[in-house]
Amino acid sequence: MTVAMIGTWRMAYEGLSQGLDLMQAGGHSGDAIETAIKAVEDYPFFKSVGYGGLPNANGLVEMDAAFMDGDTFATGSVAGISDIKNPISVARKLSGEHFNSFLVGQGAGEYAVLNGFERKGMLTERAQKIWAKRKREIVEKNLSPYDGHDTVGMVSLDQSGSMSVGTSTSGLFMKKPGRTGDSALVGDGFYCDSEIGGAAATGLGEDIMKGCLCYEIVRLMGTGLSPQAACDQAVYPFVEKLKRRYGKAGEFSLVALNKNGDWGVATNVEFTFAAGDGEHGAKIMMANPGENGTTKIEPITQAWLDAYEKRIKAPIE
Ligand code: SD4
Repeated sequence: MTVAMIGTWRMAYEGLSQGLDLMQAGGHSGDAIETAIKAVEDYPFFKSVGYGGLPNANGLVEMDAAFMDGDTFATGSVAGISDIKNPISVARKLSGEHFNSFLVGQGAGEYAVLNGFERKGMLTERAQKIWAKRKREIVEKNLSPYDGHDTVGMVSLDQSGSMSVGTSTSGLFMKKPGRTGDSALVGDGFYCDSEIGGAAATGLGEDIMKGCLCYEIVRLMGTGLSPQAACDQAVYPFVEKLKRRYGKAGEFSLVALNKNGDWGVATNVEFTFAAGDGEHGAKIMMANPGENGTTKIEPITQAWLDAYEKRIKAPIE
């Protein structure tokens, strides 16, 4: 059986490639998720996940993460955890607990320390500068504090047919202390059933949660839809419904992978993602909302990649 993996945003790419290699060598889908997401958490220039992630309104980096095993439905989550190097690993460890498998704040931190997870100050000088600049701009340019987000969410399929999903994020930019979104919530920010497939979300958690979108995508795949059709059908009618009944819809993007290694994506905003299989390796692609409730997917351009690289490393004035 071929191995396969999909992840949100361009930032997923390097870790996802490591995850694919690991599964090509016979490794488990859960190890692929943990390895891949740790790589994203550890890279200081991704400003929305792990080390280098942006802090909350009070200047503290509070992170959310989750892990789900698609064979057993074992699920673990942390929300509002601080000063721990790899929240995804804590979430995965928690997925081994039947009780107390979703921990928040101080309790999550205490569990992590008790179980030997590495402590680390997660606020980088760069993230602190971006935060301070953004605070000024909110006042001076009347910007919304909540613009800008990015969760890494990945789904994997290994040689034995086991599937797993994981997420990790520092959450919504300038979030209030204690705020959490969809990323740690099963069914909202992630879901996985190895007999069907898995899904992961990124975007405005407050609105993703209104549609339980990851569960819905997996449910639709379970009725026989392809991952792409399931993503389209779960996401675009829901965006319209939100606009009609709630008056607005935040930005969000979903990725899905089924048990055959086919993938799909839906988004209401420009969205990059990485996907690949054992045979072809990983690729970065660009998705946009298309015509009539469909998704337009194109290869990424070198110009886009170069501009991205420059942007994430540009000096902060
Ligand atoms: C949240 N979904 O906390 C996360 C944030 C995020 O892409 O994805 N951003 O609501």
